[in-house]
Amino acid sequence: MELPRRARGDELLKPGELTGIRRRLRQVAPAHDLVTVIACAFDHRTRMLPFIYADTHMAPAGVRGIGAAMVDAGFTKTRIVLQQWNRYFRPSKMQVDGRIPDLFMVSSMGLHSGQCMEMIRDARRIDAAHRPLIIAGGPHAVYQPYDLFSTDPADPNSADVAITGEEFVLMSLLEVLLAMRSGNESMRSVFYRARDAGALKNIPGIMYARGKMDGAAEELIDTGVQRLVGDLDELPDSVLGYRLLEAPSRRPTLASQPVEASQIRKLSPISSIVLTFGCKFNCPYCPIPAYNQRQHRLKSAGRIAEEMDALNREYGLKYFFGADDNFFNHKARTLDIVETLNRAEFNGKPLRKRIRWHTEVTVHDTLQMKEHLPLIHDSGCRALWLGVEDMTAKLVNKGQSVNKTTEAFQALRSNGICPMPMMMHHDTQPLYSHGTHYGLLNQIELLRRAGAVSLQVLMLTPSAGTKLYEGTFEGGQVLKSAGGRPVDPHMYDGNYVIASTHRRPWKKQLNLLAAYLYFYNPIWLINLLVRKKTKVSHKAAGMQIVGMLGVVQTARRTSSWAARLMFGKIERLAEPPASKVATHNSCETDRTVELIQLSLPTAR
Ligand code: B12
Ligand code: SF4
Repeated sequence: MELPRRARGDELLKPGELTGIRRRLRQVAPAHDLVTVIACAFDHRTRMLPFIYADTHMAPAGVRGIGAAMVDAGFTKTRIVLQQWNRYFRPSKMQVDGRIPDLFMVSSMGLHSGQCMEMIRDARRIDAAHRPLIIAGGPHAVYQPYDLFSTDPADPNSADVAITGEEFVLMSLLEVLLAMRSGNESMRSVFYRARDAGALKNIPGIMYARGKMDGAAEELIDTGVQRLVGDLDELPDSVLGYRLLEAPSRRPTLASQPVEASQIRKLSPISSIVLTFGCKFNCPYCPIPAYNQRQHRLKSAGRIAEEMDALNREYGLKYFFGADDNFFNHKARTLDIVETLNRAEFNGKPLRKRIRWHTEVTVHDTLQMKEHLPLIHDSGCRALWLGVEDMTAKLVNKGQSVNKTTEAFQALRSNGICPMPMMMHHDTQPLYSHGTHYGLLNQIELLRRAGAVSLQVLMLTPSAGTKLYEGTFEGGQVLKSAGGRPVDPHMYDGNYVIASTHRRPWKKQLNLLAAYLYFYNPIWLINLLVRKKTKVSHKAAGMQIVGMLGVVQTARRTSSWAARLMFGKIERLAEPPASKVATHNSCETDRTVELIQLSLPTAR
């Protein structure tokens, strides 16, 4: 099921609301001196194609955004720990400035939720008197917040609260809690007092449990879908988040200082950056349009240029990856951004000469932008990831076709922009088809000829928050286990065949490997090296080397699953995951929260 839509006209915060709450918190922050640790959950078993380099060389924007919001609000004692870099980190041993944190936040995607719950379990080992308030957030909390609460009295491992939204929701929760906090009361204690007083139920975008403080959840309260910030210029400065990162280490504890600014470029050479959010298409396997309440949200072109310049100056960051769903979604807005990036100069130095940027777009919109591709290249764009899915549009039709995809790829390539296709393999698609373009290898060959530089092929996998999600389970497609190995959350990454009614699902698993081997191989590498040089051929050759190393890793991780699918007994799930206890929606017309906000100092 998609996230429900808020009432029309009420999807977005009022202009200035996020700026206002940031200012109000800044006024009260000095009186509270909070210490916060924000952890990013990461399951290292997910390290394989097609994300093999980006997954650990791009400090995620989500935790950086939350960290930046804390610092911007005056809570400077904040540290961000990435499990990508600190896999032995133990929350039970964390201290910042010699103090156990007041707040422990953990961010997770669905596939990393096993690690997320382990971190929560470990944080709960801190004795109750000093235990931080545990706040879970990120995509898993957005789509499946109930999963962060245990209903098992024998193992009551739960977050105290799940935030199903963005910065504003966290700020709203903090505002309520700090207004009720007496003296040095622990944040956890004030949270439970606020809960019992009914002070939380009017903050859209959170879920918490009813029940004893450390016991299993007896029922869940869902305060509804968040209001989104529409003007992304209201977000705190992204420069702030990098300063909070914990340096990579094999220790369970935290270092006395965060990573040196001079090291950031080496550790996280690609900077993910929020430019726009939202997409006008409506693919049934994608949660993005509903998450964004069918809105297109963006930063102003000037702010984007300033942020890139600041990140470049402060940390030497040169390569940016837009966290866009479809950067070309709106032609005029896109042109405004690229024209500004083209013109921008800081201290007499043109920005476009210092930066290279990359992001995600669609084939349809690339063709709409065809005549502007030289300008887009000149503004620093060097690669675009395109959701091709199935070139014949039999899986989903978002305006792509063999001819259109080829045209878009050739146009990008001839303008010095690497086309990076993202494909989706599914039950009805054969590995190879005679005389048609339907087969997976047929399409890869077409993409290669059209100039594809890299390749992503994932198996169609149910994604929470989509129209197809529940039906895939109810239709008996989703596997529970194969050959005695249960399907764990980390296997929902599209690299494992875990949803299929194909008679021989192992074939699908091997098809994914065959596709990568067909694209990334020594013959093709030599071909690229000896062929006539073009603006991007050296990049394509480089990608071949990364891809070949990735194929080995992918085969190592997924081949035993193929064997289980081939020889083992396959068990299937009959229904989608869901909350095991009743979930109640809180009433949104309660005035309590408003009164608490008004008792804080007013905006300057
Ligand atoms: C960039 C990106 C990647 C990069 C990640 C690189 C990196 N290290 O950052 C790469 C290419 C590697 C990648 C890979 C994958 N990705 Co990806 N990716 C994205 C993308 C496009 C942008 C992420 C981003 O930076 N967003 C901007 C930040 C600011 O938003 P955010 O992370 O959501 O954080 C905000 C809120 O969630 C919240 N929040 C986040 N954490 C916390 C914590 C607390 C305590 C609180 C209070 C709030 C909070 O506040 C944040 C600020 O607003 C998103 C889609 C999107 N537009 O968000 C998908 C997305 C995150 N990816 C997704 C998926 C599924 C994957 C893959 C499994 C591939 C696939 N099958 O699609 C792999 C997994 C690889 C791996 N091993 O982890 C899904 C996750 C869905 C889910 N339910 O978990 C998303 C949401 C896309 C989608 N389908 O909707 N991805
Ligand atoms: S085009 Fe991409 S972002 Fe847009 S709805 Fe489809 S899959 Fe999602």
